[in-house]
Amino acid sequence: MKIALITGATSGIGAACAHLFAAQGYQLILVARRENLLTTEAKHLADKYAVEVKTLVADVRVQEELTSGLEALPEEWKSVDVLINNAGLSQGLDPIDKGDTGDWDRMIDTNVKGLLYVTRIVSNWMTTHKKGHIINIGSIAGQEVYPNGNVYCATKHAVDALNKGMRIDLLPHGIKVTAINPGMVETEFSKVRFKGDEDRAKQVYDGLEPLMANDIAEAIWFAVSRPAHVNINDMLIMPAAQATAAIVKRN
Ligand code: NDP
Ligand code: 8X3
Repeated sequence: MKIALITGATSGIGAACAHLFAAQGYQLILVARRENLLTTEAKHLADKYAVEVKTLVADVRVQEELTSGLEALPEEWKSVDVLINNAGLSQGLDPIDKGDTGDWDRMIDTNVKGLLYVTRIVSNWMTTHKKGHIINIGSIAGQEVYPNGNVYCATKHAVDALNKGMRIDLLPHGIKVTAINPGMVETEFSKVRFKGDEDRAKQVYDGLEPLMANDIAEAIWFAVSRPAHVNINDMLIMPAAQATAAIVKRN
């Protein structure tokens, strides 16, 4: 039985991955902050797919909480085959001279430092077991910079660099590392970016067909299910209606 650890599993891409990996028979370790959602989802997946699911209610920004929660897992659960570093968010869309420094902290602490804290522990388990595949969820924002995207784009450029660095450092241990870089995906992402402003969030997808979370989960599964000698270094996946981060075709 294989094990996948997915961060940010209560919504969007992470939740879609949890379903897809459970459907493929993986045991799951699901990490997120919203306990009710996490518990309900874990029970649903365990019942539907007859797989074991562990949950860890943790904020990836809080290193002590995260570390103690992961280290408390039973030893056999530390033999993780796939880590999906997915937990992440955008906060605000403001020019650099008007940005909220609290927003900047939340993005940097979650998208960069949180990803690192999880990777520090799980990559160490992987090197011990001499197997594993790390999937880092980057973004088109890690390949391009768009107006007012400044700090969010910086965090995703950092994920791109870390993805490359992980691949180099973990190569001697036979661990695969893949970046999945989506364009617009309709999830809770825009609602979180605009702090609950549903109207503003909806405008992001007005008049175009965005990607859905499952489109990204399927791309991740493609990367994970390649033969042992093949690694997908990175994948940039866009809606057909989006040419670049800032250029979209609306009806
Ligand atoms: P969602 O907002 O739908 O999901 C984000 C998930 O991350 C939630 O499960 C949330 O759970 C979790 N999360 C956020 N902060 C923390 C934290 N501090 N600790 C633990 N879990 C956390 O967004 P998406 O599914 O769209 O986003 C997933 C990833 O995809 C992110 O890294 C995002 O940057 C990236 N991405 C998204 C795109 C899009 O257009 N949607 C495009 C490109 C990349 P909870 O609140 O319960 O903790
Ligand atoms: C999310 C996509 O274009 O809003 O990473 O940055 S975008």
